[in-house]
Amino acid sequence: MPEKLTATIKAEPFPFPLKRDAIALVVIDMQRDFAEPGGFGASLGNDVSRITKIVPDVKKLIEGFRSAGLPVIHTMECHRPDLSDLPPAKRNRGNPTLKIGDEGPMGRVLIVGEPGTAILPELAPVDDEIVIEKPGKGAFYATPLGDILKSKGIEQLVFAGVTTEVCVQTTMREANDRGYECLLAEEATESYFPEFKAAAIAMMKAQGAIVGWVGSVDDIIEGIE
Ligand code: C5J
Repeated sequence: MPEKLTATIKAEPFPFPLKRDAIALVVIDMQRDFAEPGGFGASLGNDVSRITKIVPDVKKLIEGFRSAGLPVIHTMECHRPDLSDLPPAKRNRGNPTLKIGDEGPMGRVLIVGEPGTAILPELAPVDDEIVIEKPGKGAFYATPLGDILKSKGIEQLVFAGVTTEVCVQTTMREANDRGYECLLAEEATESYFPEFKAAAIAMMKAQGAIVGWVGSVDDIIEGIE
């Protein structure tokens, strides 16, 4: 097997060993339903302004990958209109004012094709960028993500998006267990709860990067350029 290691990216708990030809960005669930008033996140009682604040950093990271000619993959948490991929245990959880599938101000909550389910326009996929529609919190569960990464020869994943301790952390753990080296972009991820973001980051990079590395947007962009 040819050795793909080309450089390192400044990161914690130690430099990330970059394989420049085998890395992709995964942007998790930067959807209107999690970021805008009237959406699912807000209906659960969350302060969604925390999510919109990271949009410029996420955009910067996406543009860094695009100009480096590296793959950008987007995910969307969403369900089929007939709710056949939505377990009752998920639909009934949390006592939101709007349940998944209900009609809300931005269409049916977290249903494929509805306006609120869309990725924020500033971060919208371009050209042939891959969009993974996922019914779970992790992006590997019940999706073609694993096969797509294999077909592209991807071995390393940089993560951005929301929320740090739910869909981002779940996907990073799924990826880590599948053998991917994972690097989280710190300013390009957010939680509705600052203490949960801090705790998630601390547990990912603990014990010698047991789940993965954490780095800054600027250092990641500098590394891949
Ligand atoms: C949640 C997500 N928090 N994308 N989804 O329900 O983290």
